[in-house]
Amino acid sequence: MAQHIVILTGAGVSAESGLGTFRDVDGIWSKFDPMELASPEGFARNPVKVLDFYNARRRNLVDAQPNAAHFALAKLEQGLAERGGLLTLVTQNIDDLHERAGSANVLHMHGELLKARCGACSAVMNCREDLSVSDACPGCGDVGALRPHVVWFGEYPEHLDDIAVALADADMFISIGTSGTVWPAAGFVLQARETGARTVELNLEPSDDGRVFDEAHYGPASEIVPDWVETYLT
Ligand code: BJW
Repeated sequence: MAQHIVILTGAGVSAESGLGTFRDVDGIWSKFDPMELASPEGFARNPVKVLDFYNARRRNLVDAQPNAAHFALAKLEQGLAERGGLLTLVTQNIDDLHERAGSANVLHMHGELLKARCGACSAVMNCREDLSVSDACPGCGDVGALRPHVVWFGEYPEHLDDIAVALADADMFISIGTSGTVWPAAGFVLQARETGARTVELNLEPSDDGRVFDEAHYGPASEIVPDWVETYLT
């Protein structure tokens, strides 16, 4: 049995919780321009529009619930720990559904929707309510500098050093519910392969990297993730 499993999750793992994916036919980027809503330049041009976009998604997240895939990954973390192993869960998702399902060791590489960050003093704070351009930072008092604590295009993802260490140590790498379009996350499977990890894809359909994986299972995450975890732990 593998000792250290690194898992990368994407929007597909939360799709059945009612949170939209980005690049599927009816995904978020089919309705909205990512460069307007998920770039520092877009925020500088129209902060009200960007804050409204994230305010709506935050309200949706507060009402959402983890699904069977999130719970299965929490069970896998516990099952591995009981066997002396380790699970590092890297997520591109800004939702907190892994944590609400019970996962403890989660690295949010694209940030967290339920946090805000001050563009003036860099303070990060919990944020469950709408953000407005008239809000003052509770740390430095600057008005209008608060933004969602998320990683936009052109910005440096979070936790990359910890992720690199985990990938170098991984016996197995599992990619779940991600199209493998966005870098540097898209390159993790290759990094893991280089150090000899077995690679597994669990997705609705083959991702851009589909052929690179040693093993693949396709279907809704709420079905294939619990099935895979059950098989692995028995
Ligand atoms: C299901 C399912 C179900 C559906 N069950 N599965 C040219 C070449 C290479 C790179 C670049 C380039 N030009 C620019 C770049 C860099 C850029 C990039 O990668 N762009 C590409 C689009 C080309 N990357 C960046 O800018 C990143 N920063 C960076 O590179 O810094 C410099 C650096 C360099 C080197 C090393 C380190 C740093 C930052 C990227 C930030 C991404 N931000 C977003 C928005 C975050 C906030 C928010 O949520 O609003 O992150 S964009 C969006 O995409 C979001 C996601 O986390 C991310 C990934 O999407 P994901 O999760 O894969 O979703 P989808 O929709 O694409 O796929 C869903 C999948 O689920 C599909 O496969 C479905 O089939 C499946 N599915 N239902 C199972 N029920």
